[in-house]
Amino acid sequence: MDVVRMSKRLSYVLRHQPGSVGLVLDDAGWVDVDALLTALQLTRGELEHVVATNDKQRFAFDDTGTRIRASQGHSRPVELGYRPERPPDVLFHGTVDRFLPAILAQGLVPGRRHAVHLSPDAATARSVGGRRGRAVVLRVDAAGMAAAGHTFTRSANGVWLTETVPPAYLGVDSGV
Ligand code: HQG
Repeated sequence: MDVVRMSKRLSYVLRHQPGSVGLVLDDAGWVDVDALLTALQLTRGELEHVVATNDKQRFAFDDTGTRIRASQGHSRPVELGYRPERPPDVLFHGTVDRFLPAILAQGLVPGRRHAVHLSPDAATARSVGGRRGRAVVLRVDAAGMAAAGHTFTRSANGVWLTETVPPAYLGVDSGV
């Protein structure tokens, strides 16, 4: 089994198109593990290996081990149920040059995902942006946003999520 390919397949099914293999996500994004194993023709051991070795820890079993979900990144309307948390004073977002004019005018918007994804450090943001070209790292004044009433949650795999980031809280990070 190619674990990277299987991780991509799991991301597709658990974040975006569960119906492509006849599955339905519940409101919090969970699917039954046995149903997933049957749908993807995987053994439990193979699935556990993909989950355990995943570079970004994208997937999580529930406490009973009978359900699994993607920890973030959905385009389906899921309610992940993470508790709002006080964010670090500064968070980071990695993007590319060509999106900057729109981002600085409108702020960060979730696009087809259910939330804006923010990174706890500039290096992580740089690699997120680098998926699309030469990365540009934006600094987000998370303390200012929190003071103004914006809520933040942190996914099980450490990605900070918020609904939108207005332009007033954004700066281009030249320090890295
Ligand atoms: C941009 C990966 C124009 C935004 C990563 C980004 C992450 C705007 C793109 C996770 C905009 C959305 C998410 C605006 C935002 N105008 N462009 N107003 N606001 N954008 O993929 O944050 O490997 O949905 O900068 O590590 O890049 O999949 O979000 O470039 O955690 O697990 O619109 O995906 O994780 O792209 O990445 P995405 P993202 P995985």
